[in-house]
Amino acid sequence: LVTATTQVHPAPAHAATTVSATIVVPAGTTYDGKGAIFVANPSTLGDGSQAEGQKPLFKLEAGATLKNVIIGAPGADGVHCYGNCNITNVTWQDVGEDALTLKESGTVNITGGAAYKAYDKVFQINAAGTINIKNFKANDIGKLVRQLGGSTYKVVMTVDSSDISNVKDSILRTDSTVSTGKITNTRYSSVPTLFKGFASGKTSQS
Ligand code: ADA
Ligand code: CA
Ligand code: CA
Ligand code: CA
Repeated sequence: LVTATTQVHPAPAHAATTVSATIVVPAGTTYDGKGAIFVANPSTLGDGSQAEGQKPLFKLEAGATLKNVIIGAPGADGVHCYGNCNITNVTWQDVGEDALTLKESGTVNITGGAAYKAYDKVFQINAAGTINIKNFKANDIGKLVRQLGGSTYKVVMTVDSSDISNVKDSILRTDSTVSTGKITNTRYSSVPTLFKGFASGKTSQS
């Protein structure tokens, strides 16, 4: 009796692209990563620790779109948006210092994708604007959105149709009395607080 053995080859692990200098996505253009994994060169961008001052893997100028990208470890300072930006199907496998920062006023639309292992913040909002998060998954994070501590400008934060789990602090956090938070159609587990720091009447959940 001869037993044929079939060698099963696992799918080749997708080799990661190491980013040594921030990739700039020019105003109004789209960068499609086609599902590839990008990691930071720790000696040029940052090691993904909680040290401030790390550099982003991607810098989006106003009106740029980043899509179909996986950011692996180290994630350094993730993605920086200078004005409006669209982030579609972007997954952070292991968030670095943070995942994305709004650096200049605008609207950030996060659609699809996920963020994992954020020791502290996922989305850091350092200018007035809006962040809309839809069809997103987050697990093992400190906070999903944090408006820069002590800032008083207005940020509109929305989360819709998302799945948020294992949060240490809160989903949405601000120190500004004029900022607003809205969470709809979202499931959460192990979330101590949905909203932190908002003035009364500035939050809603359904
Ligand atoms: C912290 C820090 C800010 C800024 C921010 C960020 O809030 O206090 O100065 O560095 O993180 O953008 O990561
Ligand atoms: Ca920070
Ligand atoms: Ca991390
Ligand atoms: Ca940061």
